[in-house]
Amino acid sequence: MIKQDKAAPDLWEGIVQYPPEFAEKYIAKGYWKGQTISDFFIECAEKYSENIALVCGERQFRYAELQQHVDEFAVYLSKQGYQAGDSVVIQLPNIAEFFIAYFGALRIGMRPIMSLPAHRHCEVSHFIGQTDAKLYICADKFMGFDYRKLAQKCMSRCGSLEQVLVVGDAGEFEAWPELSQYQQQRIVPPNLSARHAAFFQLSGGSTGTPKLIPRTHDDYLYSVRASAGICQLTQQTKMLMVLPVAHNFSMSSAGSLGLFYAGGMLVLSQDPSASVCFKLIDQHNISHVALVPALAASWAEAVQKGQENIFSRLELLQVGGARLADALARQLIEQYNCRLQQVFGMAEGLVNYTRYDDDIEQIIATQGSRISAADEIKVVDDEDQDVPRGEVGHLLTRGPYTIRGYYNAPEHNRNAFTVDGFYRTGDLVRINEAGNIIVEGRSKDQINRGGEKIATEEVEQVLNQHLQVIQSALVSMPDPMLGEKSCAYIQWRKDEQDPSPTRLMMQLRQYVQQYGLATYKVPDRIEFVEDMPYTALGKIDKKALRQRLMTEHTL
Ligand code: AMP
Ligand code: DBH
Repeated sequence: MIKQDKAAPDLWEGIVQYPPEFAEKYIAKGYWKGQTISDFFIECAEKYSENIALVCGERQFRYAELQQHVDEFAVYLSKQGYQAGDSVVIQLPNIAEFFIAYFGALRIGMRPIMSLPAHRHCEVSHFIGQTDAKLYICADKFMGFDYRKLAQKCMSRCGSLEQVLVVGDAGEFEAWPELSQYQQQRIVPPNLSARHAAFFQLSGGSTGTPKLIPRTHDDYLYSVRASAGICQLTQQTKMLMVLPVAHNFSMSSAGSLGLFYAGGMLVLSQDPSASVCFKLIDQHNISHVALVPALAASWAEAVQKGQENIFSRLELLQVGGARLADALARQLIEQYNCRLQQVFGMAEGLVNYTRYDDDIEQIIATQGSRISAADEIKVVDDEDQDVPRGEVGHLLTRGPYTIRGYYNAPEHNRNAFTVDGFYRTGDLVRINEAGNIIVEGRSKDQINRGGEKIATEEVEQVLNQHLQVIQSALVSMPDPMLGEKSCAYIQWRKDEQDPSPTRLMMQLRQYVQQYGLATYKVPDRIEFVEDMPYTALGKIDKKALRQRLMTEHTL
């Protein structure tokens, strides 16, 4: 039984709700079905009970088995005293426990925060602080990093954190429970509305601190069901999960949830390299894979170098998260006979896909079209006025699965949303004659490093805390593999004891790393300057810095 001695958290606190007239419309249209994600998974598990849901290394789980573990884990959580509305940060690599933790937490109405393995204590402690999370679930080690050390830091800094649960060698913390001991027990499911926030996705963001994205059961499941339909997933689908499982793309476009909805099989890979994944594709007869462009490029290179052309075996290769170069798209389709789909989405909501029956040239050169006729899309100028069709402008959107506000961030929301509730995506797009979106650039101060988003301000704030940094500016630089990398321009307070610039650069990178920012946020390159260029308004002129990078260096 759930202990009732603590005051139940207010489930609407910090959430910007959909206005009633929109909610009514989305319900009337059948988009929002009033089902919780937990009930959704139970329904999938009952319908496809004997199908294999998950393959994780040597382990396999049928739908019924996975649901059984989810139930057992839910019993464990409720016995620990957690209740509906409590938050839990889940930071796991691509392993089965991710799904047991995620669905188990949802079963008792806990709200998971979808941290990525690359996050470090700055991000994780921020997520805990923002949501007063009581529980943090992590692996012992992954890719050489020890998450128990991160957990120690969070424990000492975050007052709300009560428990750390470790998959693997728990050290001083609690180990992932032996689930079979809870086999005969059941929880009393809380009475939840599908209109409540089910969990928090994360925004790449463009300001200092990463923002939390509250996704409701109703809105998320609509995007999942519709995506599974667009991607034509079936019980025969065998999907290889290469990108981090917790990412919005991996979960919902159509992702693991879309796959479970269809009754297919998910194979998890902890290593995205061609050498590992090609074997898995062969071994499990994989039909569907989703990649970021950087990975698609590295797999294409592996094929170029003589590995088997796995692209032609796939029923669908999805590429998204960052702009796919037309040339690579063409190569995949024309040279490797790949059935390609471009995916342009965001954890805040809106997702666009090229469709199976789109003209090849549309698939090569566009990022597709919206999921839903109810996705409202505007392309506007700096004054929020519509630009003529076909011209580039800022993309604004509102719809049945796009949030109306970040969690607990009223000030930020005033800029990130229009007064009538459109989300300012920060993307510069145009819409072509076929009605497809082409991402031409962005207006937000963000770097897209192979699909991993860096809010420049967040890194600058860390750099600026260094005693010898007068000011800093992080800008993007083109990179053949990742699309973009980051370069920090630093106005440096010189000291006689300064080592050589190369050493100094290493030390500063280490400084950012030790500060506890996610690995991908550590500047790839550092340039020391006497002064910064400024705009007419007196802001650091990042455009000029980017140009300087291009002219002074052959990148
Ligand atoms: P986030 O808001 O952190 O979930 O990141 C979403 C952002 O990733 C979008 O607003 C775009 O800037 C970028 N993005 C995602 N998919 C694509 C794509 N296919 N092409 C270009 N940019 C993309
Ligand atoms: O980049 C993203 O955030 C993204 C890309 C493709 C996304 O959230 C999605 C599809 O759902």
